Amino acid sequence: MQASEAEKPRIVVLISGSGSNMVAIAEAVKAEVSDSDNEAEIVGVISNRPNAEGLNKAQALDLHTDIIDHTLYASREEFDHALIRMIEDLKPDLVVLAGFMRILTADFTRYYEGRLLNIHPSLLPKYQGLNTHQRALDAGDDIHGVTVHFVTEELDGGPNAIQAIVPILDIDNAQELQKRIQVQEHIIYPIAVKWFCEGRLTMKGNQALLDGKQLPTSGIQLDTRG
Ligand code: NHR
Ligand code: GAR
Repeated sequence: MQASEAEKPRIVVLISGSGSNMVAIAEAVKAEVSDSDNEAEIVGVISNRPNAEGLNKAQALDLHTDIIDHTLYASREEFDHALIRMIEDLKPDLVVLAGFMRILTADFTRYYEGRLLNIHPSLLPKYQGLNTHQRALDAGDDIHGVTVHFVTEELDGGPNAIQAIVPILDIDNAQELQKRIQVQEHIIYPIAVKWFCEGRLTMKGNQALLDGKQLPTSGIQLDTRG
């Protein structure tokens, strides 16, 4: 049975940069329309940077776009409240951070708790914050990766849904590592979004659940080592 128009899960994607994860999700969502009971819809792509390359990509995909320039707001609270208003106009079921680079206030994360996902380029809880590839290299790690997690007030601290493990090679540098990580991002983020839209992936009391069962702290792990 096809879900009716009215029941289609509505997704809003927040970006700041190139938008490649947004594109991966948009393509996956489009591919599902033909063959799934639980099709979803990206109802808007919002950037805090007026010149984000991802805005052009969203327009090329015929997606609705909005810009909210954080530099025009006096405080994080004011920016976040305006951002909530802009998102609410789109009546989302899910809000996806895809390379969104502004730390969000507790007002925002509480408002969207349980329906706010982020992708972070490390094996969380390792390497929260910025510059993760270089930090993994500097530490001499032999694995690195990327995590899709529910967003809570604690930066990069919400429960993990899925993570992909990527080997660090002897000859690696941050740029090469990032490229290999991004290949995995474009696989695992659409999966997490699909599970959410199907009602399979949920958050309850700071735990991520899949089909009602508590996930391990790491989330579902995809190990890409040979
Ligand atoms: N907000 C909360 N409350 N919790 C999270 O888990 C969040 C979040 C906001 C963004 C994405 C993120 C990441 O995956 C994210 C997760 C930006 C910064 C940052 O320091 C940190 C983490 C993340 C994104 N931003 C600077 C700031 O002052 C600005 C940096 C810039 O503009 O380049 O907001 O790691
Ligand atoms: C992604 O690699 C994502 O993991 C990272 O930014 C990139 C955005 O790429 N996120 C962070 O670093 C969060 N601090 P995209 O705009 O092409 O999707």
